[in-house]
Amino acid sequence: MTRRGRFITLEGSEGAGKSTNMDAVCDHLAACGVDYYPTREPGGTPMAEALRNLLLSRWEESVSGLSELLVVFAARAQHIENEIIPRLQRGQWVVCDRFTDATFAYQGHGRKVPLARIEQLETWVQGQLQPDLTLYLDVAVEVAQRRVDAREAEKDRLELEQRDFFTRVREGYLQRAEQHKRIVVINAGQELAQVQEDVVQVVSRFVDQHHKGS
Ligand code: T5A
Repeated sequence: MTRRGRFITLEGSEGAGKSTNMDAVCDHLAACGVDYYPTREPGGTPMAEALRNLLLSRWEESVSGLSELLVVFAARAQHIENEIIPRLQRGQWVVCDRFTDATFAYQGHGRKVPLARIEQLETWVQGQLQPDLTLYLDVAVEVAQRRVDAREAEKDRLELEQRDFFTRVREGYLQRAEQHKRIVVINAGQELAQVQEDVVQVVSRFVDQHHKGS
């Protein structure tokens, strides 16, 4: 696949501030004159959004980690083929709220699905596609949970998980960050203004390196 655009992802647990900081990333790209497309996972196409609803709905039966894994990758296959790759090939940048690092963190570490299975699906569904830059918003589990609890919206199925699940998710993300240079860890426990400043600094450096030649 020849692609000219860049692929940026945001990651973090519930309440880490991905949605809030996604806006800061997009505003900065716009100010730099980068043609970008904001999207999210699971989701990003009509069918993938329907799969997202399936994943996050509460069910009267238990949902296995393997079922979650397959739903997430079904949605991802749709998103990659119909949106991400065509846009990158046209030279557009894609900014995605969560991608496969979330699968390793939630289904791998959270649900304890063997990481080798996730790697197999990753290769099958994504081929060579990987983010060029990932901002991982890291925050203590208790802080993130306080933020989620303060919202009025009803909790989805995953937000109802217990603290040890989110502790494993965070450990999974931190392990990924140690293994992959593209992942930059941002301290998301700071004041929002400082988090946004840190985020913009990283994105700004990346734009300087990649925009002129893209
Ligand atoms: N999932 C996803 C999987 O299990 N496997 C996968 O492969 C993928 C891709 C998706 C769910 O799907 C799961 C993970 C998730 O459970 P989602 O909507 O992407 O759901 O993720 P959520 O984490 O649920 O999104 P949230 O909206 O809950 O969290 P955000 O976006 O991280 O947080 P945000 O920006 O909405 O902020 C939360 C609150 O905190 C405040 C904000 O104002 C807001 O009120 N806040 C701060 N307050 C103080 N200081 C700061 N620094 C703050 N930053 C934000």
